[in-house]
Amino acid sequence: MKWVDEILQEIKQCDQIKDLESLRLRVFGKKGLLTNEFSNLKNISDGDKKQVAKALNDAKQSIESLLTAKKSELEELVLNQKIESQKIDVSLFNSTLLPTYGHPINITFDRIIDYFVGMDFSLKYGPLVEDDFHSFEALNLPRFHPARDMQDTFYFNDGMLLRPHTSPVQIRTMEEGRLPIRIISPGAVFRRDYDMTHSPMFHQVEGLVVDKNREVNFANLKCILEDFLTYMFGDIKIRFRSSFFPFTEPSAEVDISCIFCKGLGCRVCSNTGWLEVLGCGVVDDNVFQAVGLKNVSGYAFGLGVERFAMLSYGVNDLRSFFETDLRLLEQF
Ligand code: 2U9
Repeated sequence: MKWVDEILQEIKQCDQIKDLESLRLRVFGKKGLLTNEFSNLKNISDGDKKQVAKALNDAKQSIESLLTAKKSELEELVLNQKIESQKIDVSLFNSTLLPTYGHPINITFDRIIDYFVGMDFSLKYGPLVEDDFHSFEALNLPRFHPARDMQDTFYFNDGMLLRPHTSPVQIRTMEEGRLPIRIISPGAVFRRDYDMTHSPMFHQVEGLVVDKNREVNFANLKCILEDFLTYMFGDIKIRFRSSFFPFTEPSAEVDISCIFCKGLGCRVCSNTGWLEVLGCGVVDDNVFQAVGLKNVSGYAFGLGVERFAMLSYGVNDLRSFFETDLRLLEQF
């Protein structure tokens, strides 16, 4: 059978899996060469039949094993080509790469953190899932304070909660008992709120300074916050308005002259000429008592990073920071 050698030769030279399949069909298909030969056996005389059948079976075996070997050789080749084509050289410079953008919240975080690190504050981070003591009890927030309400705070079934401010970090730092404390705690916080100026997840930076002998006072606080706000917003007026927070006494809210209308009155500042930017105060003695610190004093402040970013970049809907829309992000 001359065709057997020809087919074996063709299989050996084959370099495509699909051509190999065509060859297989040419031999073993319904009207394939070998299929026909086997059908013809019935026309062969009894004397020759045994010998021809043996020759056909030998041909079948050698073609089949060559097909199997060739198939795995070609599959391996395809796989290696695929691996080779997907190799990435991370050291290659690609001038067509798109530029990357800083997220406005990260840029704002970085500016705030840079200032306080420059003023010798350390960074402190803590868990996002917190307990009642570190979130409320130790902060002098009474049991029936509205902030503890299910309407405002995200609770888990076991009484744990998503921290509504970064203050638990300061409580945990004070519990360590080492003085002086000079920290800021940046991070995500969670409240049940959703509108143009509130999101259920947002970011805060809170600061805490504590030292012995009642050496830390409101004047220190006022001095650093005035310097910080000038660094953030440039040439502005600053005012401290008396306020109330359960964890500080005395407390103040801090306003800057409106950066959009220079204090003349506009839509953003509701015609007051002022924008509220942070809260602060002298740490209440009940807070020190809760963490077992005696004969110390301290100041604390807190700010919302999204509010700072909105004012810095003139963004009027806080939710747009979290929409991952490239048209917004490209602008930073
Ligand atoms: C401890 C003691 C005192 C942190 C403070 C504020 C005032 C404040 C708001 C700003 C905008 C929260 O994101 S916001 O809504 N924060 O007004 N935060 S004093 O006082 C502390 C914190 C921890 C142990």
